[in-house]
Amino acid sequence: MKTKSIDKASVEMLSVADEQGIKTAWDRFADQQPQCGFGELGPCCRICNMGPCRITPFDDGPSRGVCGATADIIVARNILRMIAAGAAAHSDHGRDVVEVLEELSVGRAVDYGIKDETKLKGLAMSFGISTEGRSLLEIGKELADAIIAEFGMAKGSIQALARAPQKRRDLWHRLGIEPRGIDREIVEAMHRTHMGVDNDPVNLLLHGLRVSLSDGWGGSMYATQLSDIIFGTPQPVRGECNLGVLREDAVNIIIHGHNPVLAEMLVDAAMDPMQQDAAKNAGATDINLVGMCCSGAELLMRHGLPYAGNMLQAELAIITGCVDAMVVDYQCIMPALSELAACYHTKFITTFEKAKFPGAVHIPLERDHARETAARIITEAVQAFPKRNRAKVHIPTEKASYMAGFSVEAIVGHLGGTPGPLLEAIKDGRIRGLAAIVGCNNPKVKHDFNNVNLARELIKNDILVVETGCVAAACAKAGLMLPEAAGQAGPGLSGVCRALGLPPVLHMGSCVDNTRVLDLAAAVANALEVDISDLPVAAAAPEWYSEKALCIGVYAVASGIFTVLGTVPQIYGSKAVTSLLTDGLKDLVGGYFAIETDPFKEADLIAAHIEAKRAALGI
Ligand code: SF4
Ligand code: MSK
Repeated sequence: MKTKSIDKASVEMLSVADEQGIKTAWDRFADQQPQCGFGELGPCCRICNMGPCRITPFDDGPSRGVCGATADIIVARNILRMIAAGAAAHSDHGRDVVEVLEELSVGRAVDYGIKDETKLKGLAMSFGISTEGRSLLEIGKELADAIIAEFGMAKGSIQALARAPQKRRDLWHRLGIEPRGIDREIVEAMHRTHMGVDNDPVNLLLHGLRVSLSDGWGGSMYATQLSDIIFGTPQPVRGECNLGVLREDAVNIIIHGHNPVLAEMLVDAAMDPMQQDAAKNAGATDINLVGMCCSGAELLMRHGLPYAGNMLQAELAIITGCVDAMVVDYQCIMPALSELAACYHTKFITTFEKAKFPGAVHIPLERDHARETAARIITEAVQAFPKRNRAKVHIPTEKASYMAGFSVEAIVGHLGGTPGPLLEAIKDGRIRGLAAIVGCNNPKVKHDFNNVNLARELIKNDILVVETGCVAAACAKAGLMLPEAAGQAGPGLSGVCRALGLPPVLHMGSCVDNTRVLDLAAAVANALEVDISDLPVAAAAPEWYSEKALCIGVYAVASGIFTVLGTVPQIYGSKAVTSLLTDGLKDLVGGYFAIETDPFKEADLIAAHIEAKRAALGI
């Protein structure tokens, strides 16, 4: 089991799974070996019904599909479709949040409100919406309408691009990759990849950059901004994480997925004294609402709610036998979970029409009655509690403390209200640069190994690390997200962290919140009057699996950030695509990819990149 994860709680639960004869993602991954070589290299196409077709990289098979597509065309089309799917997922999440703002502004969705007035007014003003003498709801309505229009906008480019440095925007304009509308770029990606449309690999990939920008500076940006407006901009907060946060004496409810629009209602409903009394009547001491994956990250960022673990721990949580309900919204929720829940007393509850699972209890989130929906869900969990098979309960004791809540505003607040101290530390070399580590878990990699080791190596090199999503969970479990972890950093970074009370690895939120990293990079670039690509900044996705993570990597690169992928994308079957992504993009947009599966070598690549950028800036 120790070969599967570095996390003690996960190793313990994998043994329990084994004893109970339960298969997990790790076993199913083993069952898939050897994985299809054509799929791994990428030149496999099933876009039309003349296929499926596959191209061998050697001279012992067909070199073209039935339509004549080469490996370069097939790989480029496949990658573009992956980017489009990632952008669609993030942006549709964003749209759900925008719709809440629109509905609450017209007196519907009454259980929601506006928590960050300053951010609402600031965003509205960036759209040219007047705020003088107007109510928050009037402003909110006009802002929501303006953002909704940007999803399908026919002309111009999306407003949030204005957050990027002018040099970067000029470059996007020159290259013709400014997104014209979020949905539009995704639709066009699907059109271009239909048989017989765009057959130029470079042209296809350039559109990939455009689609990704519509996510990073569009759909995801609006998801983050509007979540802050409605639920509050995160501020530093402490909490506990890992499977040890589950409790034998409490009704345990896990919220898993991505969108805070349901999760926030559950927080509210779980605190209701009537629900707490119901839990006591059922024999529990109280209700223990716990987050997982990115819905969990949203809750820990804003409330310091206990966090059960990252994506690959979802099955392990159910196997503890003490999860009374696993409530899901969407994205990164393995289909295996509903069947697994049925082996226990666990209620597996789906809440969005667009994300149903056979065997689940479906309680749709009705935004006009959101609090009521949340109450129904809590009741289901409370009713499940007495049905627990106590003989089967096994909760690991492992849990760690963390500090999260580092929105850009919180970081600046921690610095005394100005980014000056951070800039000074970068300029004088106490902090060599910034690295964003993002993305997922993937059973191709020992769980959390790459994520944690890359962070450790970077902070040793005096590189300040910022993180989101499942990587952040890995580092929180490893104790790196505490000011006390400053001792693990190099002398420069540890001095800064000690002086400011900052952890050397900062939690910036969920996967859509990588936009906070874009905002931070843009703020530093603007302060230094350079482009993002000039900064001593890099990114990495050491254990990525999802199309969303790929899209994040692409928008980081398109924004000028060197990005290391720690699991191999399905591109090696095309020399043209591989060469463009890992080299050619450097001349076009300043950012480019490296592919490196060893976290220690990843750290070397990032440190070398950061030093080269410092030298070029003369700092
Ligand atoms: Fe084969 Fe071309 Fe159809 Fe792809 S689009 S399945 S390569 S015929
Ligand atoms: S949940 S996209 S596994 S980070 Fe955002 Fe985690 Fe990756 Fe999903």
